[in-house]
Amino acid sequence: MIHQARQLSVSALLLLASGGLLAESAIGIDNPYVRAVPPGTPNSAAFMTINNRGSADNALVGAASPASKVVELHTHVMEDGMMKMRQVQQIDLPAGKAAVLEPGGLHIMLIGLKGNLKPGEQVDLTLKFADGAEQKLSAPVKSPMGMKMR
Ligand SMILES: [Cu+2]
Repeated sequence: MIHQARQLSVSALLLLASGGLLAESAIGIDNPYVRAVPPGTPNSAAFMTINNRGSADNALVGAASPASKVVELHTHVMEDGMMKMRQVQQIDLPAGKAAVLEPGGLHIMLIGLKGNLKPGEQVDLTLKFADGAEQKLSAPVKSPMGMKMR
């Protein structure tokens, strides 16, 4: 179920993008942050609330960041009584709804960090959406106070 056809429309969307036909995104990002991690930690994650203020369904289909070698979309699932991370191909953004990316749930996984992530630093992220739009943002690094360390 996770491996849905996702590449089908990519070339068509790229054509649209190169033609400058893309409309302004109706996507809003609230409270983005990246979890601070101790030096030497290989991975971290980004969290935020993504609002789809438009009238059409959309989805987050990918993300990129210069902070890590690989960026994946993840969720947590309960398996054998334990919470485990799973890669997902997209995070649905129904029209008029918000998707909450938070610890213990959906997140943008930063795999293979290229440097330390200290509180106060900023991490650049590029979010890619099913409608072909991309949104760049800068998320502050925050320490996991009040969050469970895993
Ligand atoms: Cu993850």
